[in-house]
Amino acid sequence: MAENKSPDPKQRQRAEALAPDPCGGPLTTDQGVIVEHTDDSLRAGERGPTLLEDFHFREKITRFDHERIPERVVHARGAGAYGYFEPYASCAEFTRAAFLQDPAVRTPVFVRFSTVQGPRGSADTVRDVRGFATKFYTSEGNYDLVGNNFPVFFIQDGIKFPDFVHAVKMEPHNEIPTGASAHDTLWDFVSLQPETLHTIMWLMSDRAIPRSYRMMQGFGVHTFRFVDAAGKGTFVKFHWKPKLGVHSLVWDEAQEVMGRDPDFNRRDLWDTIEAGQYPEWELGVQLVPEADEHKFDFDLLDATKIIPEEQVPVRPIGRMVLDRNPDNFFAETEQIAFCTANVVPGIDFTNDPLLQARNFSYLDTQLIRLGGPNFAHIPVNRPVVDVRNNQRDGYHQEEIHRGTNYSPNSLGGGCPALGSVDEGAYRHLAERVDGVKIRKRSPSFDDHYTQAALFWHSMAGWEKQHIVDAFRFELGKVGAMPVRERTVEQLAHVDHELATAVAEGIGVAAPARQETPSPRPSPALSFENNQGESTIATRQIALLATDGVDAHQASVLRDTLRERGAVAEVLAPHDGTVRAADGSPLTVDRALPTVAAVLYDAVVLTDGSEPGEGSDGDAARRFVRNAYRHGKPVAAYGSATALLTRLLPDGLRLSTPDGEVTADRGVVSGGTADSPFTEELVKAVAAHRFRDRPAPRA
Ligand code: HDD
Repeated sequence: MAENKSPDPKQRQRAEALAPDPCGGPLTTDQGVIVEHTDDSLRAGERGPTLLEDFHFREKITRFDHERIPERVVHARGAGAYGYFEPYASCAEFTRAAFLQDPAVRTPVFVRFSTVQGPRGSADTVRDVRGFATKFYTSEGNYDLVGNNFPVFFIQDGIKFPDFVHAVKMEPHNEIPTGASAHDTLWDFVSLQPETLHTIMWLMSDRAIPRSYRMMQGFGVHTFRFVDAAGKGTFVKFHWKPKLGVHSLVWDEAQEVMGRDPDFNRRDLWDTIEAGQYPEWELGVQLVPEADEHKFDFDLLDATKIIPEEQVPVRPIGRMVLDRNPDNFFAETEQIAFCTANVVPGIDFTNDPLLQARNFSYLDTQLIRLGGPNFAHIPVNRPVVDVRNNQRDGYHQEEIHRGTNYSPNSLGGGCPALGSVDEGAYRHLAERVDGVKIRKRSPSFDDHYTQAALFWHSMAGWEKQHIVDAFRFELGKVGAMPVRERTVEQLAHVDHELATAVAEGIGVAAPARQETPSPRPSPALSFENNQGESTIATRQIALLATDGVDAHQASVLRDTLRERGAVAEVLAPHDGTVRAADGSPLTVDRALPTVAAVLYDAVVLTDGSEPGEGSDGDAARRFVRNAYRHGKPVAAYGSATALLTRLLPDGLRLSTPDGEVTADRGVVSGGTADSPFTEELVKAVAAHRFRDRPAPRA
């Protein structure tokens, strides 16, 4: 098997765990006994009762009955992939972590992306935080960076986590809503717990509806520590930056996608990896010397705060590529077990009370979720280095230990012996800690408004509008008026304009003007400054065609876009082929009724195509209007330009004498699908969205 020879140690190890080739022999029971018949149970006579001695029947049903395990209490729905990480240069100056030393060494990884609120079967494009958890299979053991696509969290102390999660999850009496935060209990909690506000601003922004997992930033959230070979610590915040930039859906679109393709983000990750278009992120770090711990106007230990990038720049240290889908969702993506306490020498914790709680919670939750303490034996969780210790037994023990099982021992030759730091042993940073036992937060955690305001003031106009719309949507679904009112009062401490705009939409009196913070904006927070590389690779482009299409031009355009890495598909009222005016056939990739504009990034009306008056024509016209409404590039060439002109707002009339190309706010039209037209289309698709368009016609 190819994986056996892979240079990737995780893939080599994984190959050994693959089940035997199903075509390598006949069907067997779990005991290896060959089965000759699996469609009828053993019974007393053709019409008689099933016999208890039918061990094959009993085993088959029993195994089926036990197929499910508890889903994750949060982050239940996810998708994952394997890949590798490689540093750009040695980070020895800050950390002794082996996987951050040598650019020639690739460390295997598995990454799982997830939503938080919904159960395993919920839709992908809900308004929610996304998990971004990475397991590095390093030469010094597993390191887990269990982050999110927001750099901040809702609460400051892990002891509030059960309260927060109970509030955001489906309500206990009726288990509604699935995959949504727009309900009374969450907003009740938010309105009473102002430390949530900064993260709530992120949740109401388009960051909470990513276009793709491949287009999300990731953050370690907490301040961690790097520790160098001499034992010196440096505070560090981790950032993943996607090569494709940060891009999102719009809320109206996200809601439609939930119905059209609930697996939208999962499918996108899977399909692009299968197509060899491997997603890539850069790992960056913000480093703060220990001596500067108190130089900020917030506490580095407070997970509701960012360090603005303008204050401490993000320094790129390496890149991660995901290049292999798992073979089995359950075995790998479902059974992977992350834990913030899985660290390697050179990476250490801080006293962030949220992090401290997490270090307890993850191991604990795996015990119930994966049925006992031996879950590290599951192939996806196994480190690529040997594990030697005196931990023994328990459910699902997969290893046959030999020798003694205690330390110190003489009968086992004193093995396993202890390692030294020089040999790579983990040693905790010798941080001095003094204090009285006390249930109290430091006053340095008290300011809940400045960074919420920082986020707000860093947004472009359209981003602010989307935030206001999101608040209005969410609070508009809250039944309890006092909860709406209290939330608006909280927002009034962030920004008066924001609070007033929200109040107006939800039938609440405008709040009294409060003194609000006016921090210097952080441009790095805006989508506008996170566009990534200009490419159309992996973008989904729909070419709408009907009988009468100029097949030659359409297929040249499709092929050109594909050569540039886009997923260009011909959509027509039916599958099979459409017939060109000259009788030649054009292959249809998908029938229009099976798809929708929300599943594509751009749409092109092809020359010669003429969507009729009936339902097929309606579907095509709706397709174009929706793409336009959601800010996507829309294009037409040749005779189709007239149709596009009819569908667009008056302010965007197109005139395209042969040869000329017009392109305005993502609307591209030309006389033919020649290269100037294609180049304008490519530019528009690479720009993703056009937010400042005139409203479409009704
Ligand atoms: Fe958590 C899962 C991220 C706070 C307790 N968390 C989980 C996952 C991610 C995060 C990405 C899914 C991992 C996977 O794909 O298997 N969690 C975060 C971040 C947090 C955070 C970025 C704040 C900075 N979490 C947090 C707190 C607690 C937990 C404060 C408890 C005190 N999280 C859990 C958990 C989960 C989990 C209950 C559920 C399933 C699992 O761990 O394996 O232990």
